[in-house]
Amino acid sequence: MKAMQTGEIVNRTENRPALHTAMRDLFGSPLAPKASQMAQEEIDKLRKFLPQLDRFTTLVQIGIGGSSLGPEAISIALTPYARKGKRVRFLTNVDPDDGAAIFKSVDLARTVFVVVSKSGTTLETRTNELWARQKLQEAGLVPEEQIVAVTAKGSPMDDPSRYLGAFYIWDFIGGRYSATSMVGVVQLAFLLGIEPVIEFLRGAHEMDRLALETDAVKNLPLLASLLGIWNRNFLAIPTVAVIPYSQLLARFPAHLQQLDMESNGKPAASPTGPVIWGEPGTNAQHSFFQLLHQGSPLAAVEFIAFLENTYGDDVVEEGTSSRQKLLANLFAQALALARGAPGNRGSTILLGNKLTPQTVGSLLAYYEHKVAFQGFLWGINSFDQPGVELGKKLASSILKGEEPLTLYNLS
Ligand code: G6Q
Repeated sequence: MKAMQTGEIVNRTENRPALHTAMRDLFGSPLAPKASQMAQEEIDKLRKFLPQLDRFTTLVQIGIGGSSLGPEAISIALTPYARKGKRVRFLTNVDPDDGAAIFKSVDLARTVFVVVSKSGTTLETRTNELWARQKLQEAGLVPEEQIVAVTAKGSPMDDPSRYLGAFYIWDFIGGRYSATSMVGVVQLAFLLGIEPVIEFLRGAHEMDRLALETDAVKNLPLLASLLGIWNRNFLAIPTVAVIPYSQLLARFPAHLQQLDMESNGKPAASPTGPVIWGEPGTNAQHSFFQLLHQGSPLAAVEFIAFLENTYGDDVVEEGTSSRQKLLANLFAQALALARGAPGNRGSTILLGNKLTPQTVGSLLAYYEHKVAFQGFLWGINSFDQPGVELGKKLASSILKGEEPLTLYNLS
């Protein structure tokens, strides 16, 4: 870790909340006491606001990138804990087929839209918010009574008069680290109710504490980051396959892809962030596992699994339960990678007892810390995204006709 970077982080956290923590500071922030008070105030505000959403059955979150990937991953993961009659959908893309499909599938009168944009300027999100307003008006409904905003203070979206409710994301929390801020928490509280959300935040907070452990052997995310550096820089493995043996974690690889690749896909003296990809097992075994066993490029495989079922339902066929079959397959794959032909292909297994709001919070925070630790070790800034910002600017210039493009006529 470079001295200058360490200094920056310490200075920032002395005066303000820690870099990528949010509502989970509710339980106390060892680095920034003020953070707990800020989190408590926003959670109290949400608690008071939630009854206003009782009349809705569907929540559609409009947002993209960090304003959708983490929230969607946790929302899908925790569906078994959803309150009866509540569901959450995500509208992200500016592709009109995304919006059209969502609007077609909901009862507008019983739908609340949560528009999430830290900057308040993202093209996809702005467009889809305007479309939702238009759809509500066309249905004879009042947009101001059915749209909630989550944004940074002072952004163009920071105008509570236009919304049923308005919540804030702190300006120093990057989108991909924002799932435990109001960006992820409003929709999750609608789906689960507030108490399970507090458990989810508690799980994340426990991992935050573990990440401060100075004994490296006890510091799980630090160990994971060192292993990642070993794979990337010493064994020259260019990709990481994240394979949850849990259908509920189906969107976790997509979230981790952004978290890791946008944070650490940066130039440095040595190779940095690997390509992150993955799909749930056992499905993935019937898809790309052949390459993992014998092909190239090499991938470091990270398995994630739980010992118990979440829904509590299972079937015993031919003497074993589906849970046993699932886990047997996971261990078989790890063994085959290690011993097979050619073998000597490493993997890690992250094994939890049961997927609960608390364990999902811990899992989310585990990866946030792992990514941040790797950024420190590589000497890069894991909290900016100049490449993404350049793309946003250029798309806007093209739409304004400021970029000389001869191939396309967008008018
Ligand atoms: C995340 C990135 C990016 C961002 C989206 C949405 O870390 O910066 O994915 O989250 O571009 O940005 P807004 O929340 O500002 O709309």
